[in-house]
Amino acid sequence: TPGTDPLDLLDVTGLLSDEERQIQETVRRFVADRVRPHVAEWFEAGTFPRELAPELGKLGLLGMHLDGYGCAGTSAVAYGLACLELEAGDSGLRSFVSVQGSLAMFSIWKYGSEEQKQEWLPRMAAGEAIGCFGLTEPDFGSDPANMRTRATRDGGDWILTGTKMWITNGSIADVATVWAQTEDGIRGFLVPRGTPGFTSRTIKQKLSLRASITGELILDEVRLPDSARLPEARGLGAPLGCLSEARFGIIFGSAGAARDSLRAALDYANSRVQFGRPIAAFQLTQEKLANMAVGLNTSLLLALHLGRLKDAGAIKPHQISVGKLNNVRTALAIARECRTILGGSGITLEYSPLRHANNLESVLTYEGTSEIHTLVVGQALTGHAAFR
Ligand code: TGC
Ligand code: FAD
Repeated sequence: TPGTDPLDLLDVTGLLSDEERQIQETVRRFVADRVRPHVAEWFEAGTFPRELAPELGKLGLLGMHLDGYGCAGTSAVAYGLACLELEAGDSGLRSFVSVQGSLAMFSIWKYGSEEQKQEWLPRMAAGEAIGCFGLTEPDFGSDPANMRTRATRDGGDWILTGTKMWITNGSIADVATVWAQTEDGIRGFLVPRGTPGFTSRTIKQKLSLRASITGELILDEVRLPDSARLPEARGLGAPLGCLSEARFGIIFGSAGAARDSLRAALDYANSRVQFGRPIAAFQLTQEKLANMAVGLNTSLLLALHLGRLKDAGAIKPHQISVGKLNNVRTALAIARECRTILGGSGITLEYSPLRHANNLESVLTYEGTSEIHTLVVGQALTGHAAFR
């Protein structure tokens, strides 16, 4: 209910439409029922439960802000609010939805042929087919322009060779959007699982984003017809255009991880008694809580502002960088500070803040590191690109 959440100090909820609030509430309930009871087990086991995919599809969360082909076609703000609630559960869950909808599906929706859209989008929207997005390579992360993966012509076909690293859903995906260098610059290709020469491996021993599958894609002379190329994708701007979509979702999502951490710390501070008083009654604890609530609420306002800009078709890449930079680093600082309030209890999976903090280490790095987003903002301010 609007106005009743003590963490919503500025009543950001009051700025939402009824429909936006309903969507947010639906996702919040889904996370409470289907995610919270199990997320610690998934995190500990290092798995993402694939069976959630059709449930996410049924809720309309996959490719949620895209039109047609079985997608829900909601506003950007509604999509952001869904990301917020999912990431309040776990960043791994939001990652799954980001990669499926904003990277894999968006690449097909924006740059694909009609046949590619018909073949993949309805099944991906339903969660029956899983996608991934292969841009990063072992030797090229922040600098994808210099990628080594090559696609060369052989008659009417293409031959792809290269390795993609750190790919969310990489080893469980039914189809991979793979970016490769060609004679004419960077192009995108759809590589279905099972194509000869295409294999994947799951990356183990992660300390972060454990409730998410991260893989490596190996392409060893993979032969593809020209119909597997995304016809409208030309140059590095094409994958970067997809990143803008996913980065937008993270601006909201990271605020969800922060909110969930703060809720856990606030509840704990009110019930934990030391020196004969709840620790919430000590000034040092209140200073932490107040600073964190200010950080969270400014993040929420920033997210909503950027969402309204996106819905108006007016958002610019450097504004997305402002949002991702601010909201992820704020969320990470909040999650860590919340852990201190929990004391020793904060170091197990019984409480969420340290799990969120560990996850947010990945979120700080993927979709453009905080340093890269700093330089994007620096470029917007000065006109000088300081990347190279
Ligand atoms: P630069 O010369 O600046 O740009 C090349 C072309 O791209 C255009 N462009 C964009 N287009 C759309 N959206 C954006 N955000 C764009 N940024 C740039 C630009 O206008 C240019 O177009 P044109 O027509 O002139 O060619 O390229 P650069 O090589 O100097 O690189 C710039 C830089 C460093 C900002 C870029 O390379 C970058 O963003 N690097 C970070 C890489 C990154 O974010 N990788 C993420 C991989 S995917 C992932 O992490 C998924 S995790 C998801 C999950 O699990 O949730
Ligand atoms: P590097 O680029 O080697 O950077 C190392 C350090 O150097 C960073 O601090 C960086 O900021 C700094 N640095 C680099 N260049 C500069 C510069 N010019 N100025 C100042 N500092 C600089 N990628 C995909 O394509 N698809 C996915 O689905 C995907 N999922 C991921 C999931 C997880 C869990 C993780 C951890 C990563 C994922 N990534 C994915 C990869 C992610 O996008 C990259 O890790 C990220 O872009 C950084 O690249 P890198 O790890 O190679 O680090």
